[in-house]
Amino acid sequence: SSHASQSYASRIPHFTNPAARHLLECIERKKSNLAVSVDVTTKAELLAVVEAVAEDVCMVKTHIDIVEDFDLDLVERLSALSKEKDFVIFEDRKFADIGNTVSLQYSSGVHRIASWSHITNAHLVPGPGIIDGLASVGVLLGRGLLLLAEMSSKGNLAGGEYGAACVRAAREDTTGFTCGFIAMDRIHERNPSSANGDRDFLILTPGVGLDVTGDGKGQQYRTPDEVVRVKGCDVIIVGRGIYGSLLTEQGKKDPQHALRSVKEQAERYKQAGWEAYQKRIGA
Ligand code: S5P
Repeated sequence: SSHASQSYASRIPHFTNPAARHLLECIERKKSNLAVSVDVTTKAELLAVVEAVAEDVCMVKTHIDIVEDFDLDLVERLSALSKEKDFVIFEDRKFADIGNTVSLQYSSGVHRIASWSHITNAHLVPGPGIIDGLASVGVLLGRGLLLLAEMSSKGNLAGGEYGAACVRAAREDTTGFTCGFIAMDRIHERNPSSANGDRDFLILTPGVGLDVTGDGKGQQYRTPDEVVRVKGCDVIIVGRGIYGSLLTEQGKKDPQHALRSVKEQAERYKQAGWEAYQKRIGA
């Protein structure tokens, strides 16, 4: 039976993973299934966008390697905001190497991702050893992993049997470290199995926009209603649809004005995502 018809709150007990539980609790407390993807290249801009959207989101997603002036003070401030404003941090690292290498990339280097990011993600291209490598670092810290079972971009190669293999690998991860997928629908429910077939997973979905259908570079957008109500996804990930005003000529000239628009867009997507969820569960 589908977990999609159940409330976020009622699904919390089905998860053993602490980061997944934390996310579901945040969603329920804030009545927000909105994750904002903050793909900006300076520390000041990143923190300004996070502050503008913090109240309206359950999650902030980062690409920490695009920040030109990265330092550990940035992640300390991000972590403080995550506690104060009640959101989960997701570093969208898309690990894609052998287990030993990813365990080092996750724990070490300049970014020390495992030390501050509640949730991260990985491609399954290298095989299930990638999960073991990341789990060897993340489990003790209470972190969670999402597998990229599907992608939003045109012509991506993650279709068909690849997604089914991601679902199998997640079900076979008995540590519970793998707690969900990046996917375009409830992919695990389309791929039933006898072993751990009923286990609930989170579906986080990028490629969400209310105003445009693409970005001219392969991205494809669907609306929150399509993603959450029709397809049953749990969290909408929105980037440029929310912070886009900062990228325009006008936005660069008047960042304060642009940040007000960022906040307005976050409110708009939060509302759209929550309405779609309420319709889905028949509330
Ligand atoms: O399939 C994917 C997976 C991810 S995580 N498609 C995506 O777009 N993403 C990420 O979501 C992408 O890296 C970017 O950070 C965000 C989408 O940003 P937007 O500006 O197009 O909303």
